[in-house]
Amino acid sequence: MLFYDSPNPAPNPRRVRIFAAEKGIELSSKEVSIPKREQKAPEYVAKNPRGQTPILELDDGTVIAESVAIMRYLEAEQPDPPLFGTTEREIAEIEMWNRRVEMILMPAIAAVWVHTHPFTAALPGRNVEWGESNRPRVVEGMRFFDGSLEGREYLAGSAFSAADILLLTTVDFAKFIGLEMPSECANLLRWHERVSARPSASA
Ligand SMILES: N[C@@H](CCC(=O)N[C@@H](CS)C(=O)NCC(=O)O)C(=O)O
Repeated sequence: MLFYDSPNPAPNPRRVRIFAAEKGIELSSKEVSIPKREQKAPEYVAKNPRGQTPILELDDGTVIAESVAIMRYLEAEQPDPPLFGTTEREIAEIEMWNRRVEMILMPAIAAVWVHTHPFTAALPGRNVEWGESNRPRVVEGMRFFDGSLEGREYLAGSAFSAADILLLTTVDFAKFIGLEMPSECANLLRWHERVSARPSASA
């Protein structure tokens, strides 16, 4: 199988790299350069019509897009250590936090990135006003996660999980585009230090 990857700061491929590192899985990978727009090349779009990275191409030619779907494939292939939970409660809680990262924080950060950042200035359909209006939503989102991390080691409880990977890659990408974690978000900052110290975080 072949993993189509893009280097940092792209957050979605990084999710999969961290996930694989946590499981000790070595993925054969091929780099897709976003600055060179290789994700929009016809041969890549034939594999993923969304024209985005990452994808995982299986040996039978099946293409799995969407970072969380790839993570789930790897979890099913190699269940240990479990990163999507094993009990009904863990599975549901990790899913809940994954969805909250993707629905609360990611869209606001993506709006600032796509509509205001100099690196995306050439994209069609930019709306700077809309991008700017999302900055407070990012802060609000980070405060929500800060409050949620009160008294807990990891986002979904006492064990490191896929939810931590989603939040880590999201706040690191936010930082890359100038959206720092607010200094008063002590729980979030402590959590960030903890998960960033894991060897997988360098992926
Ligand atoms: N929901 C998708 C998002 C994929 C995505 O937005 N990928 C970014 C890289 S982090 C990308 O390919 N951006 C270039 C583009 O959209 O043209 C996932 O989780 O994999």
